[in-house]
Amino acid sequence: MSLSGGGTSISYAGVSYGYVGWQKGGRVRGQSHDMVQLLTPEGERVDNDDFEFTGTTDDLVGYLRDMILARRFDAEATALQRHGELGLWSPLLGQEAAQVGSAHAMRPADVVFPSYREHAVAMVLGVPLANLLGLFRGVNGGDWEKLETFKNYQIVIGCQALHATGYAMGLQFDGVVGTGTDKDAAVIVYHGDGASSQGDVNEAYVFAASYNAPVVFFCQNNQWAISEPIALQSRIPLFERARGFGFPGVQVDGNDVLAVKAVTDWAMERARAGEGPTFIEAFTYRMGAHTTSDDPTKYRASVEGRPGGGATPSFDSPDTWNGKVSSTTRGSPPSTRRRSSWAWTSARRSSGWRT
Ligand SMILES: Cc1ncc(C[n+]2csc(CCOP(=O)(O)OP(=O)(O)O)c2C)c(N)n1
Ligand SMILES: [Mg+2]
Repeated sequence: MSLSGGGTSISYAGVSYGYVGWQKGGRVRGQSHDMVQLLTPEGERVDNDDFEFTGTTDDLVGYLRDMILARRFDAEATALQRHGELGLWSPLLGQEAAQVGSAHAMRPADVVFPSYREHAVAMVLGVPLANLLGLFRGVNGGDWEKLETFKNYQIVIGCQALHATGYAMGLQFDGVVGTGTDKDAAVIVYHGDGASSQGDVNEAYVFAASYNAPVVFFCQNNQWAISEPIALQSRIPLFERARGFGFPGVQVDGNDVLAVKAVTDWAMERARAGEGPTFIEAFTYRMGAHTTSDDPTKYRASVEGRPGGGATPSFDSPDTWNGKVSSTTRGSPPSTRRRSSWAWTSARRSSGWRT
């Protein structure tokens, strides 16, 4: 482990947990703005005009520990599924920093509404990991300890956004928002890039804005919704959609645990203070399969950065925002992979391929 004082290199056994380097200088290729970063690709601390990390060295060690533990647990759960002990597993590989950083922004009165991949958030908030395994083994229904803080996993994509928004509205009715005291509480809901296309999620955005609900929409943009690349989901960066709903959107490097912590702190504090919802797009990458039932080699060219195999996916930026599809799209040789998403979609349709 190296975790030096002035510059912070968050890495362990040659694996970087602080940064995955497809961004160049804090910028997703094809985007005209910088995402929020507090770490360079080399793991050195950098300043940001709007956000700063205010924690201690002990905090840094704790985040690194959490990310390592989460990755280890995830590998173990994946192996258990392969041994037939679990029916299914949804790996979090690659999303440790987004989850650990945001989870550490929670206070005891806050409430988390997860999707189905938030194992590191659960771990940080004290849900026994055996409870998570029990759900995927089919011996519990997600009725785990800490349920008052960390709600059940949801497989129905995006439905938890409505649950969370309704719960946040309830906090307002209970008078625990914007009092300026320790009893102030807020809600965070985790959903994916693909979920942002769901009607439920968009309804939640509208209700949250209309009622100024104390809810943070934490979107882990891991660039894939099973086999659908982000380029098919949105013509603009996801965070820019928030403005259309009437609340702030921020894009943060989801592989930068310090930036994620700082941005989530800010958004949760806004919510607790009664200043309304925020959308956070944590730009990251799903390094593994969607679930243990999925074979990503069927729809993207290669999968790198598995544990022990090096830290950084060498995928190109998906060129998402200028209308191109990732160079990692389905099965085509490198020289022909870059097509317009429309052309790609229609080619796929005509081949009769289904998700
Ligand atoms: C309502 C609904 N439609 C479809 C599915 C099938 N499904 C499961 S996961 C998934 C993709 C979700 O992608 P994303 O929101 O990006 O989350 P990620 O898996 O990448 O974390 C889909 C379509 C589902 N579970 N529920
Ligand atoms: Mg996704």
